[in-house]
Amino acid sequence: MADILDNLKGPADLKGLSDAQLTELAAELRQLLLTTVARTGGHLAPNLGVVELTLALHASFNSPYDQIVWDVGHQSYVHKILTGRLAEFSTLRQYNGLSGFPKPEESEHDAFATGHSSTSISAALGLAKARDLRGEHNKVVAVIGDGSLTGGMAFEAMNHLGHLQTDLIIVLNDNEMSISKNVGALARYLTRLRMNPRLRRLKYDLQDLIERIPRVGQATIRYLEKIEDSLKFLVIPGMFFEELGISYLGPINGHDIAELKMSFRNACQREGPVLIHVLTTKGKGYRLAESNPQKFHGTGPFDLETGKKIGSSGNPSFTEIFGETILDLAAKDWRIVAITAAMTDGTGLVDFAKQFPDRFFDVGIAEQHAVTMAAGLAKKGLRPIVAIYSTFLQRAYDQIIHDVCFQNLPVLFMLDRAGLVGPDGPTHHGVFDLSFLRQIPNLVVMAPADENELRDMIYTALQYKGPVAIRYPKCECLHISGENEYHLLPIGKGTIKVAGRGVAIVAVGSMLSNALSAAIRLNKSGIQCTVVNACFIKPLDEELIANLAGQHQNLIIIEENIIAGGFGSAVLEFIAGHRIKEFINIKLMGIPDHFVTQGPRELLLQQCGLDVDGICRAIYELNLPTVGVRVRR
Ligand SMILES: Cc1ncc(C[n+]2csc(CCOP(=O)(O)OP(=O)(O)O)c2C)c(N)n1
Repeated sequence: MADILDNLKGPADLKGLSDAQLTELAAELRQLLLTTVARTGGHLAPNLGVVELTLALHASFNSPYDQIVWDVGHQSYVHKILTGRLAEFSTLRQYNGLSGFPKPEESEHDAFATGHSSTSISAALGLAKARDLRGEHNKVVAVIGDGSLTGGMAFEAMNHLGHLQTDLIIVLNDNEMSISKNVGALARYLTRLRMNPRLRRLKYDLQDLIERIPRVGQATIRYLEKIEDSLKFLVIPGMFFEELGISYLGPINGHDIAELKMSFRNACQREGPVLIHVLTTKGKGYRLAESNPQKFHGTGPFDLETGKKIGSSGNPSFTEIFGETILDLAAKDWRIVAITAAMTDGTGLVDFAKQFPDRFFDVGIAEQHAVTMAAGLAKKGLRPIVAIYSTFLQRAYDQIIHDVCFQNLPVLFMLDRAGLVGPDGPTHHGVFDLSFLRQIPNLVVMAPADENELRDMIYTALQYKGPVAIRYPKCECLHISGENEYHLLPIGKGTIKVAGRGVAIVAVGSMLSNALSAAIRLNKSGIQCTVVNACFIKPLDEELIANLAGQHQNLIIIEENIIAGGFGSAVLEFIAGHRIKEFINIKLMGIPDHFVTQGPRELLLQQCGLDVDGICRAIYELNLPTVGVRVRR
């Protein structure tokens, strides 16, 4: 029974509840989070940690008049429930359901769309500055985690905010965790603040002391101020923020609703920017998540009693194959080092980190720094591997061009989650990388279709004397054979998997297995297809395309990337540039020109016409003659 929750009409109702009732409501919310996320999957531990914080925010501010910007937004579930989305909460992250991230089309309470980290202070500053220019008076609050504070954008925003002195409240949700343990000097600094709440009193005692000295001369005041200046670096908590021009309040117990509300009242009375340092426990209230917040940061459906994942299959993922391969190759080559931007687990580097701690760098949520640091390592003869999700590599585009590719440095980019990622939805789909990478001189871009190919591509990339990107999807790996040998792949060469006539299907990486299945089905209905595994997006296998032109009048190109500027465009550029006239029909299949919604990956692929049915449909529409087919495997 969720007595209080069921009777809430909106966040304004929270103002009528006592702190004791809010605490009761917190328990109801935790129960709902647990039962829902165990079924839907999602970001459990971050949300369990911010239940009281979210209640106190909505009890203290007037959303949507006051605007709350959630950094990353993965911790906005309680906010969603409290702002009119209780009834739909069971549809979280499902197709046509509630998004797992703030989404302004869903509610006016979602002040800003998020999904990628460290944007909240910049966005909030924009909202606050616009408010001032419009002569309005609402409050703007940015809620940012200690992990997200490691991102460069957050620093850039604080630097500017301190300069502008705009009225803005930053709530720093410090749970000492990013996805895994938070890293960096700032994290160490926050820990010092955490450990020494007594320092807060010292600051006020010191100021009080100076103010209370009766009738001191100017020289004495200046002298005492100097002492204060030098002392405060040692003893005043939040000095880092204060020196940036941002008032520091805290640390505050993030599970004490009364204390939180008091600190929000206090912040509202101040002028200029204020940062409230709130201490929370990630996974609060669920024993298994409190003891292993990393596992429950983002989870698939799981059993509430045991915490065990439901429905995971036996086959290894591309991520796992990468993790194993890199461990093996690094044991034979001391120059191999690995870099992650706060995604050790997600990118498959946990074992590497354990086995080679000196050659492993978690740089925090700092993709730009990760790439340029890799360039530095490569310059000095090492073989850096930057393992990053496709969607987050977008952050580091200039660094890839300017710092890595311009100098032709041998950095290997491992782009996990390339393609449609499923329930995380549009902010997380990795569907742009082929377009934005294939345009960069010197960069080799590959996409494996199966386990063996991924291993061989990593091996080949590490022998290559220039930058390479390998992109692979969030799914199980097609297991071809148990071969252990690595093979050096010829750079820029695709392979013909099925030789037919009439229709040539050129598939990129994850799309190969659907293309092969489509060819088998089409063959049964008398349509011969050639199926090509593109392997390399760049350099393009021009010879292969030219040869296809000799024997096929129909060309279908399939990629799990936006059509605009992708692999298909590369082929078209070649065809146009070389005046190849044999193809009567050319069809580019890929992600259309819109942000694809959330839902199971297979369903989304189907909606984009990239499943077996979709490929067959596209080919049936060509009305082709029918003959036999020869399969070469
Ligand atoms: C640019 C970018 N890189 C990586 C991620 C993946 N990511 C999502 S949440 C998260 C950790 C955030 O930590 P923190 O801000 O402390 O929030 P917490 O989950 O601990 O509440 C990371 C690395 C992201 N969303 N955006």
